[in-house]
Amino acid sequence: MKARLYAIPASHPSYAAQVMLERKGIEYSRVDLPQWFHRGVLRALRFPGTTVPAIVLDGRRVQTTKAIARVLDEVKPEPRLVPEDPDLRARVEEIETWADGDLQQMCRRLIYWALPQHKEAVDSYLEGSRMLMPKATVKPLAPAVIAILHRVHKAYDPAVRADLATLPGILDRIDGWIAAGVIGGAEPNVADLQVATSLALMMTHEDLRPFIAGRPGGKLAQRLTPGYPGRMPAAFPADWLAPLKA
Ligand SMILES: N[C@@H](CCC(=O)N[C@@H](CS)C(=O)NCC(=O)O)C(=O)O
Repeated sequence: MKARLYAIPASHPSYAAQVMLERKGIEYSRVDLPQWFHRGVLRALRFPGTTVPAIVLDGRRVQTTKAIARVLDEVKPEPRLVPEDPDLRARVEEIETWADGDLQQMCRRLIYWALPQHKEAVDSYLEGSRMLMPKATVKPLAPAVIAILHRVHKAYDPAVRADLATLPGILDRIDGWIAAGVIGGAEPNVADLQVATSLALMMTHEDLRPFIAGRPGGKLAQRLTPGYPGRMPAAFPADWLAPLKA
C-alpha cells in the first residue's frame, strides 16, 4: 500500500493527515502545493474538491481530513483513528466536527490577520515543505496571496479580537476532554489530531505560545506534531491578548 499526500505548507489539516499515515505505517510521499495555485493542480490531478489534505491511495482519490481518516481505518484498521466503542466514538466525532470546522477556521483567521504585518514570516512556514515548484518561484507571489487569503477568510479586526477572547474557554474545554480521557491517550484518535494540529499552528504565534504550551492541550500538540513549521513574531495588540492574561 502506497500513498501520495497533497498538502499546503504548514496546513494544519494536512499535518493531521500526515500523522494519520505515519501512525498507520503506510508508506507515503508528500507534495506541497503553493496556496491558491493548489486548486488548478488538484483539478489537473482529478480531485473533485478544492482543499488539502488530498491523498491518492492505491489509485483512490480521497479529500478532507475526515474522509481520509475513515478510508485509512477501512484499509488498515489498526491503530484505530475513529474509536469503535459507540459512546466514545460519539464524543470523539463531536469534537472532531467542531475542530474540523470552527477551530481550523479560527486558526486561519489568526494567521491571515498576522501575516500581512509580518510577510517575512512566510519563510518559516515553508520550512521542511516539499514544494512542487521551486521556493524561489513561490515566494515572490506570497504578498499577493496573503492579501487574497486575508479577505477570503475575513481575517478582520473584530473577528480576530473575538477569537482571542474565546480562546481561554476553548483551551479549558480541550484540557477538560484530556482530563476525561476522550483525547490525549497513547494512540491518537481523529479528535486528537484535529485539535493538536490546530493548537500547533496557534503556537507558531509568539503572542499565543506562552498561553498554550504549558497546558495539557499544548503538551498534547507538541507530542503529536514535532517540528511543526512556522514562527509568527508578536503581532496582536496588547488589549486583544488581555483575556488570555486574565
Ligand atoms: N476541514 C477540511 C478543510 C480543509 C481546508 O480547508 N484546507 C485548507 C488548507 S488549511 C485549504 O485547502 N484551503 C484552500 C482552499 O480552500 O482552496 C479538512 O480538514 O479537510
